[in-house]
Amino acid sequence: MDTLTTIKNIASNFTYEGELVGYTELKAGNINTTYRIEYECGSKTTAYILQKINTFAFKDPAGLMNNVSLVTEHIAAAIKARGEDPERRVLRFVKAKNGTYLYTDAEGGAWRSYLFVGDCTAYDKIEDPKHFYEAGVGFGEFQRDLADFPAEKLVETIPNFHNTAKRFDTFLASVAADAAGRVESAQVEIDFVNSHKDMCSAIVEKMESGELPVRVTHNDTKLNNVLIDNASGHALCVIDLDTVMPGSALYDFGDAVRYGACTAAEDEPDISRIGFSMELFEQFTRGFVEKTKENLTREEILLLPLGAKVMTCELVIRFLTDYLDGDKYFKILYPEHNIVRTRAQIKLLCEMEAHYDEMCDFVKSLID
Ligand code: GN1
Ligand code: MG
Repeated sequence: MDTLTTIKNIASNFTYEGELVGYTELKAGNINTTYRIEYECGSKTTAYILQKINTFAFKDPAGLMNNVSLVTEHIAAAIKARGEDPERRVLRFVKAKNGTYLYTDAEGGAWRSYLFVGDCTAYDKIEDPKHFYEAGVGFGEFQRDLADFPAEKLVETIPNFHNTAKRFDTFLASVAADAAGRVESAQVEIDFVNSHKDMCSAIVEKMESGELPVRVTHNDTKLNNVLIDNASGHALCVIDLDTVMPGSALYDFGDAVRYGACTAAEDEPDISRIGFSMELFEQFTRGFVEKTKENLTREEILLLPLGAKVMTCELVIRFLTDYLDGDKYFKILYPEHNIVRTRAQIKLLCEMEAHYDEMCDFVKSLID
Protein backbone atom coordinates (compact mmCIF):
# COMPACT_ATOMS: atom_id res chain seq x y z
CA MET A 1 0.00 0.00 0.00
CA ASP A 2 1.41 3.46 -0.82
CA THR A 3 1.95 5.99 1.95
CA LEU A 4 -0.96 8.23 0.93
CA THR A 5 -3.41 5.32 1.10
CA THR A 6 -2.01 4.26 4.49
CA ILE A 7 -2.28 7.81 5.85
CA LYS A 8 -5.84 8.13 4.53
CA ASN A 9 -6.83 4.86 6.18
CA ILE A 10 -5.26 5.75 9.50
CA ALA A 11 -6.56 9.33 9.48
CA SER A 12 -10.11 8.15 8.79
CA ASN A 13 -10.08 6.69 12.33
CA PHE A 14 -9.61 10.10 13.96
CA THR A 15 -12.25 12.75 14.59
CA TYR A 16 -11.03 15.33 12.05
CA GLU A 17 -13.54 17.39 10.11
CA GLY A 18 -13.41 17.73 6.33
CA GLU A 19 -11.15 16.12 3.73
CA LEU A 20 -7.48 15.14 3.84
CA VAL A 21 -5.73 17.48 1.37
CA GLY A 22 -2.04 16.87 1.99
CA TYR A 23 0.67 15.17 3.99
CA THR A 24 4.45 15.35 4.47
CA GLU A 25 6.74 13.15 6.53
CA LEU A 26 8.78 15.03 9.17
CA LYS A 27 12.09 13.25 9.62
CA ALA A 28 13.65 14.94 12.67
CA GLY A 29 12.91 12.23 15.29
CA ASN A 30 15.03 9.14 15.86
CA ILE A 31 12.23 6.94 17.19
CA ASN A 32 8.64 7.62 16.05
CA THR A 33 7.36 8.11 12.49
CA THR A 34 5.76 11.52 12.08
CA TYR A 35 3.53 13.10 9.43
CA ARG A 36 2.11 16.57 9.11
CA ILE A 37 -1.33 16.29 7.53
CA GLU A 38 -3.85 18.89 6.42
CA TYR A 39 -7.62 18.75 6.51
CA GLU A 40 -9.83 21.12 4.57
CA CYS A 41 -13.29 21.88 5.91
CA GLY A 42 -15.18 24.51 3.94
CA SER A 43 -12.74 27.41 3.55
CA LYS A 44 -10.69 26.41 6.59
CA THR A 45 -7.52 24.28 6.46
CA THR A 46 -6.24 22.77 9.70
CA ALA A 47 -2.87 21.07 10.11
CA TYR A 48 -2.30 18.14 12.46
CA ILE A 49 0.53 15.85 13.40
CA LEU A 50 -0.22 12.18 12.87
CA GLN A 51 2.34 9.96 14.51
CA LYS A 52 3.04 6.25 14.69
CA ILE A 53 4.44 5.44 18.11
CA ASN A 54 7.47 3.16 17.98
CA THR A 55 6.28 0.22 20.06
CA PHE A 56 9.75 -1.37 20.10
CA ALA A 57 10.77 1.61 22.28
CA PHE A 58 7.40 2.24 23.95
CA LYS A 59 5.83 -1.06 24.98
CA ASP A 60 2.69 0.47 26.56
CA PRO A 61 1.29 3.08 24.14
CA ALA A 62 -2.03 3.28 26.05
CA GLY A 63 -0.20 4.06 29.31
CA LEU A 64 1.93 6.56 27.40
CA MET A 65 -1.11 8.38 26.01
CA ASN A 66 -2.69 8.42 29.46
CA ASN A 67 0.48 10.11 30.82
CA VAL A 68 0.51 12.62 28.01
CA SER A 69 -3.14 13.60 28.37
CA LEU A 70 -2.82 14.04 32.16
CA VAL A 71 0.32 16.12 31.79
CA THR A 72 -1.03 18.37 29.04
CA GLU A 73 -4.24 19.00 31.03
CA HIS A 74 -2.16 19.92 34.07
CA ILE A 75 0.03 22.31 32.10
CA ALA A 76 -2.99 23.93 30.41
CA ALA A 77 -4.54 24.50 33.85
CA ALA A 78 -1.29 26.01 35.16
CA ILE A 79 -1.12 28.43 32.21
CA LYS A 80 -4.75 29.45 32.75
CA ALA A 81 -4.14 29.94 36.47
CA ARG A 82 -1.44 32.47 35.55
CA GLY A 83 -4.09 34.34 33.55
CA GLU A 84 -2.52 33.32 30.23
CA ASP A 85 -4.01 31.59 27.19
CA PRO A 86 -2.96 27.92 26.77
CA GLU A 87 -3.74 27.98 23.01
CA ARG A 88 -0.47 27.14 21.15
CA ARG A 89 1.31 26.78 24.51
CA VAL A 90 0.60 23.11 25.15
CA LEU A 91 -0.11 20.18 22.81
CA ARG A 92 -3.80 19.42 22.13
CA PHE A 93 -4.48 15.83 21.22
CA VAL A 94 -7.24 14.72 18.86
CA LYS A 95 -9.49 11.82 19.85
CA ALA A 96 -9.72 8.73 17.71
CA LYS A 97 -13.24 7.60 16.77
CA ASN A 98 -12.95 4.93 19.48
CA GLY A 99 -13.16 7.70 22.08
CA THR A 100 -9.53 7.43 23.24
CA TYR A 101 -6.37 9.25 22.17
CA LEU A 102 -4.96 6.13 20.55
CA TYR A 103 -5.85 4.22 17.40
CA THR A 104 -4.41 0.74 16.87
CA ASP A 105 -4.27 -0.40 13.24
CA ALA A 106 -4.76 -3.94 11.90
CA GLU A 107 -1.03 -4.71 12.25
CA GLY A 108 -0.96 -3.48 15.85
CA GLY A 109 0.59 -0.09 14.93
CA ALA A 110 -0.19 2.59 17.55
CA TRP A 111 -1.20 6.01 16.20
CA ARG A 112 -2.01 9.35 17.84
CA SER A 113 -2.60 12.85 16.63
CA TYR A 114 -2.44 16.43 17.83
CA LEU A 115 -3.01 19.89 16.45
CA PHE A 116 0.00 21.23 14.58
CA VAL A 117 1.28 24.42 16.18
CA GLY A 118 1.95 26.93 13.41
CA ASP A 119 4.08 30.10 13.04
CA CYS A 120 6.88 28.72 15.16
CA THR A 121 10.09 26.76 14.63
CA ALA A 122 11.64 23.62 16.11
CA TYR A 123 15.33 24.42 15.59
CA ASP A 124 17.65 21.48 14.94
CA LYS A 125 20.61 23.76 15.50
CA ILE A 126 20.99 27.10 17.16
CA GLU A 127 20.86 30.02 14.74
CA ASP A 128 20.71 32.72 17.38
CA PRO A 129 22.07 32.13 20.94
CA LYS A 130 18.93 33.82 22.30
CA HIS A 131 16.95 30.79 21.14
CA PHE A 132 18.92 28.63 23.53
CA TYR A 133 18.12 30.99 26.39
CA GLU A 134 14.48 30.58 25.32
CA ALA A 135 14.85 26.81 25.29
CA GLY A 136 16.02 27.09 28.92
CA VAL A 137 12.95 29.18 29.71
CA GLY A 138 10.66 26.67 27.95
CA PHE A 139 12.02 23.56 29.65
CA GLY A 140 12.33 25.44 32.95
CA GLU A 141 8.66 26.45 32.80
CA PHE A 142 7.72 22.89 31.92
CA GLN A 143 9.53 21.62 34.99
CA ARG A 144 7.99 24.32 37.17
CA ASP A 145 4.44 23.73 35.86
CA LEU A 146 4.72 20.04 36.72
CA ALA A 147 6.27 20.62 40.17
CA ASP A 148 2.91 19.90 41.85
CA PHE A 149 1.90 17.03 39.55
CA PRO A 150 1.46 13.73 41.45
CA ALA A 151 4.26 11.60 39.96
CA GLU A 152 2.57 8.33 41.03
CA LYS A 153 -0.12 8.90 38.37
CA LEU A 154 2.45 8.39 35.61
CA VAL A 155 3.62 5.08 34.23
CA GLU A 156 7.29 4.67 33.34
CA THR A 157 6.93 4.66 29.55
CA ILE A 158 10.44 3.26 29.18
CA PRO A 159 11.50 1.68 32.49
CA ASN A 160 14.91 2.87 33.72
CA PHE A 161 15.16 5.26 30.78
CA HIS A 162 17.80 7.46 32.42
CA ASN A 163 19.12 4.89 34.84
CA THR A 164 22.64 5.31 33.50
CA ALA A 165 24.02 2.60 35.78
CA LYS A 166 21.57 0.08 34.24
CA ARG A 167 22.49 1.38 30.77
CA PHE A 168 26.10 0.52 31.63
CA ASP A 169 25.11 -3.06 32.60
CA THR A 170 23.13 -3.45 29.36
CA PHE A 171 26.18 -2.23 27.46
CA LEU A 172 28.37 -4.88 29.13
CA ALA A 173 25.86 -7.55 28.11
CA SER A 174 25.94 -6.32 24.50
CA VAL A 175 29.74 -6.40 24.46
CA ALA A 176 29.63 -9.97 25.75
CA ALA A 177 26.99 -11.05 23.20
CA ASP A 178 28.65 -9.27 20.24
CA ALA A 179 25.46 -9.92 18.24
CA ALA A 180 26.54 -7.95 15.18
CA GLY A 181 30.22 -8.96 15.27
CA ARG A 182 31.28 -5.34 15.79
CA VAL A 183 33.08 -5.51 19.15
CA GLU A 184 36.55 -5.73 17.68
CA SER A 185 36.08 -2.64 15.54
CA ALA A 186 34.70 -0.60 18.48
CA GLN A 187 37.35 -1.42 21.09
CA VAL A 188 38.51 2.19 21.58
CA GLU A 189 34.94 3.32 22.28
CA ILE A 190 34.29 0.30 24.53
CA ASP A 191 37.40 1.16 26.57
CA PHE A 192 36.19 4.74 26.89
CA VAL A 193 32.88 3.61 28.34
CA ASN A 194 34.59 1.21 30.74
CA SER A 195 36.73 4.07 32.04
CA HIS A 196 33.53 6.05 32.82
CA LYS A 197 31.75 3.41 34.89
CA ASP A 198 31.64 5.59 38.03
CA MET A 199 30.07 8.50 36.17
CA CYS A 200 27.15 6.24 35.24
CA SER A 201 25.98 5.85 38.84
CA ALA A 202 26.57 9.48 39.92
CA ILE A 203 22.94 10.64 39.63
CA VAL A 204 21.22 7.34 40.39
CA GLU A 205 23.06 7.07 43.73
CA LYS A 206 22.15 10.62 44.71
CA MET A 207 18.50 9.92 43.92
CA GLU A 208 18.56 6.70 45.93
CA SER A 209 20.11 8.44 48.93
CA GLY A 210 17.56 11.27 48.71
CA GLU A 211 20.22 13.91 47.99
CA LEU A 212 18.43 14.56 44.69
CA PRO A 213 14.60 14.67 44.76
CA VAL A 214 12.47 12.74 42.29
CA ARG A 215 10.52 15.12 40.04
CA VAL A 216 8.26 14.87 37.01
CA THR A 217 10.62 15.49 34.11
CA HIS A 218 10.51 15.59 30.31
CA ASN A 219 13.58 13.40 29.79
CA ASP A 220 14.16 14.23 26.11
CA THR A 221 15.01 17.93 26.12
CA LYS A 222 16.62 18.32 22.73
CA LEU A 223 16.49 21.84 21.33
CA ASN A 224 13.97 20.79 18.68
CA ASN A 225 11.55 19.68 21.38
CA VAL A 226 10.73 23.26 22.33
CA LEU A 227 8.90 25.35 19.75
CA ILE A 228 10.05 28.96 19.38
CA ASP A 229 7.44 31.50 18.30
CA ASN A 230 8.46 33.10 14.99
CA ALA A 231 6.89 36.47 15.80
CA SER A 232 8.14 37.01 19.36
CA GLY A 233 11.22 34.76 19.38
CA HIS A 234 10.03 33.38 22.74
CA ALA A 235 9.62 29.76 23.81
CA LEU A 236 6.09 28.70 23.03
CA CYS A 237 5.43 25.03 23.63
CA VAL A 238 7.29 21.93 24.76
CA ILE A 239 6.66 18.90 22.54
CA ASP A 240 7.56 15.18 22.41
CA LEU A 241 6.04 14.22 25.74
CA ASP A 242 6.48 10.46 25.37
CA THR A 243 9.14 10.18 28.04
CA VAL A 244 7.53 12.47 30.63
CA MET A 245 7.82 10.46 33.84
CA PRO A 246 9.47 10.58 37.25
CA GLY A 247 13.13 11.60 36.97
CA SER A 248 15.70 14.16 38.02
CA ALA A 249 15.90 17.84 37.07
CA LEU A 250 19.51 17.05 36.14
CA TYR A 251 18.29 14.89 33.27
CA ASP A 252 16.34 17.69 31.62
CA PHE A 253 19.03 20.27 32.14
CA GLY A 254 21.77 17.85 31.14
CA ASP A 255 20.25 16.51 27.94
CA ALA A 256 19.42 20.00 26.70
CA VAL A 257 23.01 21.15 27.29
CA ARG A 258 24.39 17.98 25.68
CA TYR A 259 22.53 18.67 22.47
CA GLY A 260 22.47 22.45 22.35
CA ALA A 261 25.84 23.59 23.73
CA CYS A 262 27.73 21.36 21.29
CA THR A 263 29.35 23.28 18.43
CA ALA A 264 28.30 20.64 15.88
CA ALA A 265 25.47 18.15 15.29
CA GLU A 266 25.20 15.15 17.61
CA ASP A 267 26.18 12.91 14.70
CA GLU A 268 28.93 15.08 13.20
CA PRO A 269 31.45 12.71 11.56
CA ASP A 270 34.36 15.22 11.74
CA ILE A 271 35.06 15.24 15.48
CA SER A 272 37.48 18.17 15.15
CA ARG A 273 34.33 20.29 14.75
CA ILE A 274 32.90 19.18 18.06
CA GLY A 275 33.45 21.52 20.96
CA PHE A 276 31.58 22.74 24.03
CA SER A 277 30.34 26.32 23.88
CA MET A 278 30.39 28.06 27.26
CA GLU A 279 28.44 30.92 25.70
CA LEU A 280 25.59 28.63 24.73
CA PHE A 281 25.78 26.81 28.05
CA GLU A 282 25.38 30.13 29.85
CA GLN A 283 22.39 31.12 27.71
CA PHE A 284 20.48 27.93 28.43
CA THR A 285 21.43 27.85 32.09
CA ARG A 286 20.27 31.41 32.64
CA GLY A 287 16.82 30.64 31.20
CA PHE A 288 16.44 27.32 33.00
CA VAL A 289 17.56 28.56 36.42
CA GLU A 290 15.44 31.73 36.13
CA LYS A 291 12.32 29.58 35.83
CA THR A 292 13.17 26.82 38.30
CA LYS A 293 15.08 28.48 41.13
CA GLU A 294 11.98 28.66 43.34
CA ASN A 295 11.24 24.95 42.86
CA LEU A 296 14.61 23.22 42.84
CA THR A 297 16.78 22.84 45.93
CA ARG A 298 20.06 24.74 46.12
CA GLU A 299 21.97 21.47 46.08
CA GLU A 300 20.10 20.41 42.94
CA ILE A 301 20.90 23.63 41.12
CA LEU A 302 24.58 23.37 42.02
CA LEU A 303 24.62 19.83 40.64
CA LEU A 304 23.01 20.73 37.28
CA PRO A 305 26.33 20.56 35.33
CA LEU A 306 26.74 16.96 36.49
CA GLY A 307 23.56 16.25 34.50
CA ALA A 308 25.27 17.43 31.31
CA LYS A 309 28.18 15.03 31.77
CA VAL A 310 26.03 12.06 32.78
CA MET A 311 23.50 12.54 29.96
CA THR A 312 26.33 12.78 27.42
CA CYS A 313 27.96 9.66 28.88
CA GLU A 314 24.57 7.93 28.69
CA LEU A 315 24.22 8.76 24.99
CA VAL A 316 27.74 7.46 24.34
CA ILE A 317 26.58 4.21 25.91
CA ARG A 318 23.20 4.07 24.18
CA PHE A 319 24.54 4.77 20.69
CA LEU A 320 27.42 2.32 21.19
CA THR A 321 25.14 -0.39 22.61
CA ASP A 322 22.80 -0.03 19.64
CA TYR A 323 25.77 -0.24 17.26
CA LEU A 324 26.95 -3.44 18.96
CA ASP A 325 23.41 -4.87 18.90
CA GLY A 326 23.11 -4.27 15.14
CA ASP A 327 21.10 -0.97 15.05
CA LYS A 328 17.83 -2.12 16.57
CA TYR A 329 16.72 1.02 18.42
CA PHE A 330 17.72 4.32 16.79
CA LYS A 331 16.84 5.07 13.18
CA ILE A 332 20.04 5.12 11.15
CA LEU A 333 20.76 6.81 7.83
CA TYR A 334 23.86 4.72 7.00
CA PRO A 335 25.50 1.58 8.50
CA GLU A 336 28.13 3.42 10.59
CA HIS A 337 25.69 6.02 11.91
CA ASN A 338 25.58 4.78 15.50
CA ILE A 339 29.36 4.54 15.87
CA VAL A 340 29.70 8.02 14.34
CA ARG A 341 27.20 9.27 16.94
CA THR A 342 29.17 7.47 19.66
CA ARG A 343 32.45 9.14 18.66
CA ALA A 344 30.81 12.56 18.52
CA GLN A 345 29.41 12.15 22.05
CA ILE A 346 32.78 10.91 23.35
CA LYS A 347 34.47 14.04 22.03
CA LEU A 348 31.74 16.20 23.53
CA LEU A 349 32.06 14.54 26.92
CA CYS A 350 35.84 15.15 26.91
CA GLU A 351 35.18 18.83 26.11
CA MET A 352 32.66 19.05 28.95
CA GLU A 353 35.13 17.50 31.36
CA ALA A 354 37.61 20.22 30.40
CA HIS A 355 35.00 22.95 31.08
CA TYR A 356 33.40 21.40 34.15
CA ASP A 357 34.75 23.79 36.81
CA GLU A 358 33.74 26.79 34.69
CA MET A 359 30.24 25.33 34.29
CA CYS A 360 29.89 24.86 38.05
CA ASP A 361 31.19 28.38 38.77
CA PHE A 362 28.68 29.90 36.38
CA VAL A 363 25.73 28.03 37.90
CA LYS A 364 26.83 29.13 41.39
CA SER A 365 27.07 32.75 40.24
CA LEU A 366 23.39 32.67 39.32
CA ILE A 367 22.18 31.82 42.81
CA ASP A 368 24.70 33.56 45.09
C1 GN1 B 1 15.70 9.96 20.62
O1 GN1 B 1 13.47 10.66 18.64
P1 GN1 B 1 14.10 11.76 19.40
O2 GN1 B 1 15.10 12.47 18.57
O3 GN1 B 1 13.10 12.66 20.07
C2 GN1 B 1 15.69 9.34 22.01
C3 GN1 B 1 16.39 10.27 22.99
C4 GN1 B 1 17.81 10.55 22.52
C5 GN1 B 1 17.76 11.11 21.11
C6 GN1 B 1 19.16 11.27 20.56
C7 GN1 B 1 12.55 7.74 23.30
O4 GN1 B 1 14.91 11.12 20.65
O5 GN1 B 1 16.45 9.66 24.27
O6 GN1 B 1 18.45 11.46 23.37
O7 GN1 B 1 17.02 10.25 20.21
N1 GN1 B 1 14.32 9.08 22.45
C8 GN1 B 1 13.96 7.88 22.94
O8 GN1 B 1 19.10 11.95 19.36
O9 GN1 B 1 14.75 6.96 23.10
MG1 MG C 1 11.90 12.15 21.60
